[in-house]
Amino acid sequence: MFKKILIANRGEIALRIIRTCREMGIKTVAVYSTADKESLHVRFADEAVCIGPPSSKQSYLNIPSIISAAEITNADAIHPGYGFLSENAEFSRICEDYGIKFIGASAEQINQMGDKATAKATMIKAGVPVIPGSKGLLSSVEEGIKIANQIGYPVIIKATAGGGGRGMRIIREDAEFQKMWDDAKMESGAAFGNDGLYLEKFVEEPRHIEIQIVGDQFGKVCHLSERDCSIQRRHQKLVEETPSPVVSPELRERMGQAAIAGAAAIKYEGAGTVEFLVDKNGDFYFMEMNTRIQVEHPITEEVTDFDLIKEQIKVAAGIPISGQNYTPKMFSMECRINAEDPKNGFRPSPGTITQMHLPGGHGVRVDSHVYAGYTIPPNYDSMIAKLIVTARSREEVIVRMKRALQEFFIQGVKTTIPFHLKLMEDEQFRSGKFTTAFLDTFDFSDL
Ligand code: MV4
Repeated sequence: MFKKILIANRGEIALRIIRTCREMGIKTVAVYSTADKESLHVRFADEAVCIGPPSSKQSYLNIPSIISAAEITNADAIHPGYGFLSENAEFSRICEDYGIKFIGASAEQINQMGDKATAKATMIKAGVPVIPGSKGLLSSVEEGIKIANQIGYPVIIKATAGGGGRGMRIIREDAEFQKMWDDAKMESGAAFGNDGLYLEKFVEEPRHIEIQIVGDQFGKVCHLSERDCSIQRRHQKLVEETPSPVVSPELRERMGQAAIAGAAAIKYEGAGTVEFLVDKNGDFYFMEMNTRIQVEHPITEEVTDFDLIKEQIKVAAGIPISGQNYTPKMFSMECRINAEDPKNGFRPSPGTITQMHLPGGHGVRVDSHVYAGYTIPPNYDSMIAKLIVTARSREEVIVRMKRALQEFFIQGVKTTIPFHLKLMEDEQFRSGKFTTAFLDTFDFSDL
């Protein structure tokens, strides 16, 4: 087992990883930018190394600084958390070259799933259902129009280097194609340095459902059921829940087996997530695979009683998984508490938290790095806490979530708490019958 893990991240996830390391008897090294000097991850780790100025590029994305920090502290592994370097193939490779275990996917696996057109081809080979569309990248507008007419409009063109919504365009007729093509190429070239595009049938008003998987170094992959991430605004998830109100035991088994087949096809090692769209007929299609721990992993932990960070560390150390798939018995939901003003387009609201009270009680978990007196820097994402609630039914979860939100006080900055309170009262949300388009028509003005 590792003796010392360096955490190449900040905020709640850095703290989350430190907690598990402490329980496992593993020493921890925090790295921090000058903006995070007063952060809890710095105080709770056994050692801390400053790696640069506030900008992410010069600190949490600064590979030479982070490798140096690992070398001088004698860390034998690096946990990248989510975001930052967690899906950076070059970083995974460099860690390997330096003899430091990267707790995550190999460079090859990151590359295989990071290029979305390649990932789709891999999934087709593994027998996983994918959305009908182009075979690989589009070579011209003419080819795109031809395929669009074969499968029928609407279609969507996506950046092969993208994910999470950037570089995508929906096209509803031939006449729009050229302009959408030009826009998507421009946007993806600028954002990713790769302007390759592929095309799919556009699935109208789907649900976004993802399967949590864990693979070990011996080729074994198991699934820990799904998370429903349909409550999103502009590709930012706000609420996630498990199990999904639209996933039957039979559908769970089929999606679980598809996710396992896809991951096993690349001998996937570690914790990963296979994302699917589920359409109105209940048919599911592979969308992308994330080769990292995700923000919303705690809801899966709550219902399965697995510590997913511990599982990541164990498989990275070469310990085999037990290999049991999971059948849900409990219900869990996460509300993302962001320092944003939901009344004003979710505009970031950095600043100092003057007063704060965290909720607690039965079935309530808060993953957060903030405290009264903490100043939220403007340099990073605005998520300041995850409120995770677990109970025996979806109805009980919603009642408990509302109670916990009512106990949650944060003064000094605007937060998404008023939005979540309103959502918990919303009839359509409570019914479980909604799609990824739900928040497009939500009234945020009266929060
Ligand atoms: C789609 C789609 C409909 N049809 N692909 C959004 C993020 C990126 N991962 C892919 N996305 C979508 N891809 C096809 N063929 C609809 C979306 C989409 C979406 C997906 C999941 C959750 C929220 C969404 C909001 C808008 C669009």
